[in-house]
Amino acid sequence: MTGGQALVASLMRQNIDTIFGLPGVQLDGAFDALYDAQASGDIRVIHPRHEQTTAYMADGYARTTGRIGTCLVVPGPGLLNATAALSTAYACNSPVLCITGQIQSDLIGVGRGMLHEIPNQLEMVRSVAKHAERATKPDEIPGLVDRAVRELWVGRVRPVEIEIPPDTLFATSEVELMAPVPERERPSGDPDKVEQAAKLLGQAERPMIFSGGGILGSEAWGELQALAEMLQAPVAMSSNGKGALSDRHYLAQNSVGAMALIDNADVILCVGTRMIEPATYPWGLKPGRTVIHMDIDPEEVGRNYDVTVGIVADAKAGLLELIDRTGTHNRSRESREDELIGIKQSARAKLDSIQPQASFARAIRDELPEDGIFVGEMTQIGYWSNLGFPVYQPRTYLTPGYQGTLGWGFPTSLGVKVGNPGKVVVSVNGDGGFGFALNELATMAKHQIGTITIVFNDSAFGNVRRIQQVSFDGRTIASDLDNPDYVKLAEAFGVTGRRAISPEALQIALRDSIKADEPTLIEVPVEQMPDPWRSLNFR
Ligand SMILES: Cc1ncc(C[n+]2csc(CCOP(=O)(O)OP(=O)(O)O)c2C)c(N)n1
Ligand SMILES: [Mg+2]
Repeated sequence: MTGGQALVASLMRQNIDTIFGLPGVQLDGAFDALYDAQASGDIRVIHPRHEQTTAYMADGYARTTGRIGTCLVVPGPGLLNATAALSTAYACNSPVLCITGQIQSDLIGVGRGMLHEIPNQLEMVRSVAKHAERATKPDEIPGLVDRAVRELWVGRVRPVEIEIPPDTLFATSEVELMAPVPERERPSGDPDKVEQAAKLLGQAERPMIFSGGGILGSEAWGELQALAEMLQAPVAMSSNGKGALSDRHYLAQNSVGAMALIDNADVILCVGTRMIEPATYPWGLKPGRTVIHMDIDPEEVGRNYDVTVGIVADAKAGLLELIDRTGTHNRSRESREDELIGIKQSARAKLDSIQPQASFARAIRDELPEDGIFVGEMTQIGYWSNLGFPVYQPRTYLTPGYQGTLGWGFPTSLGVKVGNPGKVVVSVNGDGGFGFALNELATMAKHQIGTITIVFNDSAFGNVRRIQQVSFDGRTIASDLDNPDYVKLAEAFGVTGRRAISPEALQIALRDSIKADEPTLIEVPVEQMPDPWRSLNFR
């Protein structure tokens, strides 16, 4: 088979059936092989209008399905275009496989200036991928894919990259395909450490849990809930970990609730989280607290806080072991239901005082089905939602993590919908962030991706403008925006456009859009909004 065919067959062996790709001459051998795979119904190729979107879509698809999200881009500028998205997937521990072209194999490193040539492409991409490797013969390709997928799932999940030159994609040879990579290994941690942790937690009077995205990545939400109930421990979820425990549960707390609980907790368990909020925010952990930290990444354990017990474990396997061992040490505790419901209510009251963000976010929550997926952004409603948006199911709330990538939300939401065709997918955007990928309205229409994209239009990079007004004495610069008529813009692309001027109107527009189930943009004209963090004493 050709190298292109070896690539496609190897991907199919790994149960990859969806590829977000944008073609170009170095990838002709791969796309021509995909032609056959698409014709036979084995692989679906979705082509957005910019390489950033191939990787954003792969990330959205991956994080909401738990499957590998795959993108395919030309080398040099194509890969560079995808790197903001790869950096986001890296920050969010997302299983993204990025496949890239190269220049002709015998000219790599010569520096002649071939089409799309950049020096040290593999080195470049290693800053946003945990593993990057090249094959230059067709029979090396199954091993290349196998190692990439193994690397993807071993230890901390993060994007990986593989690259294949065009002559390799066209060359023919005998190729032996490989078996699918087995399920990931799940280390359950050093038994002595787990035992120490179990004793501390079992004997604690008022234990508390901080959980992060690691719970979602490892599908450990059932174990988290079981342990939390056993300990009557409130669970404070980071924004990237929202949904691990349903907000309907009295133990589930947001960061505002956590602020009220942290000082009175006697033993704190942190799982699958960098501990950024409890360890580095002014309201967080003072030195010397009893902290157990469980994470799959040994470098993460204790990085941000000197922990009492550090456990390197997969969250699911580690929590299961912890549940087992805590049983024998566990004291009996009264239910904390009344107290914790009170904490939730007072957190809610504080959050609801931030307007109009709270009303807009609640309008969305009220219409979004229980399993509907909310994709955030670096915008006012997004910031509020990271703190206050109630989430009821795992993998239904997405953020760009510590990368804070403006422009991430809309293109990511398209990949979410491709992976979850039966679910309602809503993305919230500012006018600034939405502009980064508004060409993808064409992708929505072309591939009939029925997401609902809300654009909060304040004619500004609003967050920047507010900082300039408040902290720089009104010296606003480079933060005002002139925007198109968004309803007309949507319609020009063949996407349904609506406008809603209040939270109530947004709720009605959402209801109509969910019923219509079609590619939709809703513009919401807004005024400048207040800073949510200042009013909460959050920073
Ligand atoms: C890739 C990237 N570029 C720049 C920024 C800096 N930044 C953060 S918020 C923001 C303004 C966002 O404006 P908009 O999307 O309209 O949201 P608003 O604050 O107005 O709701 C900017 C420029 C960023 N976070 N990421
Ligand atoms: Mg704005």
